[in-house]
Amino acid sequence: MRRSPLEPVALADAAGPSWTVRLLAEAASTNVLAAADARPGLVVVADHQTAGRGRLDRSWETPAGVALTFSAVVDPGLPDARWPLLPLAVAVAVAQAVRRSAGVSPELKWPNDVLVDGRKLAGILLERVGPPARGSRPLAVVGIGLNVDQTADELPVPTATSLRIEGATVERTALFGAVLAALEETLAVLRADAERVLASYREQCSTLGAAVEVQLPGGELLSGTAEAIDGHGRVVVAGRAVAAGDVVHLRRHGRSPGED
Ligand code: BT5
Repeated sequence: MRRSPLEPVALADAAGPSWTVRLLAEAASTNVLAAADARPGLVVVADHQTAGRGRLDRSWETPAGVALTFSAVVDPGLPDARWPLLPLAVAVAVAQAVRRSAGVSPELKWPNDVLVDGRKLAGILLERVGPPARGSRPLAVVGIGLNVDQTADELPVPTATSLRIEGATVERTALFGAVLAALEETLAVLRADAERVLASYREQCSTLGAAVEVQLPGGELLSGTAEAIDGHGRVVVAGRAVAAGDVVHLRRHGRSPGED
């Protein structure tokens, strides 16, 4: 596949009128840049992200020109109690875009990893900013890293995969547009009928029913079957509901320690 750099006009066209796209050939972390200038509709894209952030102090590594790494600022328009559903909704949106554009059907690992056959295709990092001014609402920075055209030796860990490795040839620009469209669509559904997004999430969630081990802050380990994803977006393991923010790692039993 041709490896051409992202191009600003094409990206803006693919994104459509609801988004203001800022493309950088190279940036440390698009989440940091988007949070620093947070306004609804801004999308910061890096063709080469050099210090991508994961959850906690983990990192997200992608070579130049082969992945999608971007951060979209959205006003979720949700009451605080529904904010924990946002990461799940973003995962549903990314999976939908991947299905539509690449014909690949991912599975979702709670809370918001997008996997193919157990290997990670995309990571999502959500951050809350603001409210920027008195009386205004808090905004969400939705950071998405999606492995598109990497070969096996361009992936940072053996638990990763890319669309190319999964046999799909996809233009990054078209995929970018599809992710933003799916994001808008899923957020609209979340506002109107959160239960529908949860139902779609549960259908695709490979964590449900699996034997898992959850590492909580402070080192406590919780083992058992992931019995449910509850109405607050928490995973229920051995009768205990755990929120995404309280989990250091969730692993399937028997998986390698490298898997987050
Ligand atoms: C995540 O963290 O999965 C969230 C990643 C979010 C990245 C996007 S890119 C655009 C935006 N700007 C940023 O700075 N970040 C966001 P976490 O669940 O903590 O997973 C991180 C772990 O995934 C690492 O410790 C590695 O094991 C693995 N990993 C790193 N790079 C990867 C890649 N390209 N593909 C698959 N796995 C990767």
